[in-house]
Amino acid sequence: MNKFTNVSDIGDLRQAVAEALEIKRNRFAHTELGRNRTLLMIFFNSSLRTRLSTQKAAMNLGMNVMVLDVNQGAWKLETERGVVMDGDKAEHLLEAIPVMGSYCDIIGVRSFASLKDKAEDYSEKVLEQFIRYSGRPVFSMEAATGHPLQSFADLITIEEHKRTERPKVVLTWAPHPKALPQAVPNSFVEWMVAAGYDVTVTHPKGYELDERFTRGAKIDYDQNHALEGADFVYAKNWSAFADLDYGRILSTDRSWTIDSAKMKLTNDAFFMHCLPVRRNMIVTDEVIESPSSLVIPEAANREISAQTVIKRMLEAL
Ligand code: AN0
Ligand code: CP
Repeated sequence: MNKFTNVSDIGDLRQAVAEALEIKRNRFAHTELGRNRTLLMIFFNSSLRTRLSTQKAAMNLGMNVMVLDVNQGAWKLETERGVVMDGDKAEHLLEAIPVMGSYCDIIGVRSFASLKDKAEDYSEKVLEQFIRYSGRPVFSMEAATGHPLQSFADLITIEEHKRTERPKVVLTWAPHPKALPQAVPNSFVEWMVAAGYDVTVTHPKGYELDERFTRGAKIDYDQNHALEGADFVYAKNWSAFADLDYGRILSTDRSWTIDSAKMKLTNDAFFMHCLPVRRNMIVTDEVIESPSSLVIPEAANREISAQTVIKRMLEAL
């Protein structure tokens, strides 16, 4: 594998999950594979889980790891070609990327959507430039439109906990005080549909996601109805995708917060969220602390999804 930005890059999902579970059983079985190999992780945005789990995954494979926080200590980077660089940006991405590539074997990139320019966000400009100019295999650590390492970890978690072959998985929008990207919900739906689950997306009107990601899922504007019979409830906030409202908050309706009454509508569902989560906005204390909450095992599986991806990239070097 020399690129990991969406579900199609991982190939057969059953095989990928089987490999991930094998890695989970013995995460130190391949400590020679990454010997004298270097992973460079580049963060344009904050992170707790991705930073730690991906670094741990690489260390499990015997790699050396370097982490660069672009906004803390690096030169401010220009991303637009043709700009007269007389402002505060000291370096262009077009030099920075090949330079960074020269110091490592594999690159992970975190670069969120700006939520200002939809066309630019959905062209995955920053990630694509890394793929094009670094000369290295590149994987997404959440880019503008997707978070595939998260969705892979979510898939592993569901496979570990499902009680029926084809569970009903419900992605529900929930309120949040800040505008958030569509990356996590986009990837989640894409992966869950690809896994062959019964997938429903529920959100207030106006929060429709890009159809390229939701094809194969049911859309239901009635949250209570959507939750009926759910085996897994995945809550997440996102901002509007529609052209005129792109990146905007259209609702802060707290009746969409996942609480115990809503969980009672389900088929004794598990609760999931990628974290970080705002309690009592997205989900009540009671639900996130309940035995049905999978948020911690889900985060723990980030180490496993990352290790599977990095292992495949090392094998292809
Ligand atoms: C980010 C998001 O919604 O994309 C990262 C989630 C993994 N969340 C926040 O910025 C709170
Ligand atoms: N879920 C996730 O990617 O968390 P971080 O933003 O903390 O990395």
